[in-house]
Amino acid sequence: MNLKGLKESSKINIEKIEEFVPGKLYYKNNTESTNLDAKLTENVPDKSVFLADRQTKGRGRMGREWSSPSGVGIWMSIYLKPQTDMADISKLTLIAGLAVSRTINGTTIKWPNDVLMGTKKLAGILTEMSAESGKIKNVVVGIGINVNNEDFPQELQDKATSLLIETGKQMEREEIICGVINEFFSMYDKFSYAGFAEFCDEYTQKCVTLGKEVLIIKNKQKNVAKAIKITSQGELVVEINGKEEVINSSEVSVRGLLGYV
Ligand code: BTX
Repeated sequence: MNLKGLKESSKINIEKIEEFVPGKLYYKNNTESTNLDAKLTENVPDKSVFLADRQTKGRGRMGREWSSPSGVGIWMSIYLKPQTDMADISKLTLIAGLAVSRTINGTTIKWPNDVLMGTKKLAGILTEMSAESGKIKNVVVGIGINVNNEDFPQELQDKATSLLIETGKQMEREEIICGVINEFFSMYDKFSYAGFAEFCDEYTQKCVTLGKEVLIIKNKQKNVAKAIKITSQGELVVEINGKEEVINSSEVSVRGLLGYV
């Protein structure tokens, strides 16, 4: 993609951001989904970033939608060619959440992929992996952050928030993008040789899920449990009927947060 022709019309100052991207920066004013762009583009260098001002089909987990209007948010995807095991890939979601939380003061994390301010969702992470013959081809870590949104569609009003709503201040998206990219890549390098254990204490401190009553939804089955701790592998340990269980990926709602009452 030729960045030159795009700079004139871009609404985000991409020159500033390019310096922080080890691979290549791909920018579009409008796109369906930056995760989709990252997956469909050929010959992408490792550690590249796909960024858009607006997404028309922003995606959440399990086919859900991610509201991504123009001019107000950060919709970006980090493209990686990791040398790690497939089992490690889900931990990149936790690393990305931590990178966002390190960059934006006053945020907490709801395991595994939501960054909150107060009781509402400020940012979400969607990690997708492509593999062939049991080998990882690439991993795309999609990050959506609500920055200068003044409001949200009716159905999101009790769950979603933005930095503007929380602080009353407009923020420069570029500054946050550079911060998140910088934190993510420095953590990613460490993660590649030291694993998630390196970040477990920090994640635990930021994780609002712990100590709370949670609703685990797995294979359409619902169980109320108590969240106990995060393991060095990034899993959530919960107590169900007096027995500890390790959860690595499923829907976990936290009572009192994002609509679980
Ligand atoms: P998730 O499945 O955890 O959350 C999706 C849910 O969050 C939706 O069903 C809705 O209730 C709520 N929601 C939708 N839009 C927003 C919003 N803007 N702010 C807060 N809550 C919202 C979270 O999935 C993963 C989101 C990743 C988004 C990035 S953006 C760049 C990249 N490209 C792409 O298509 N997705 C990722």
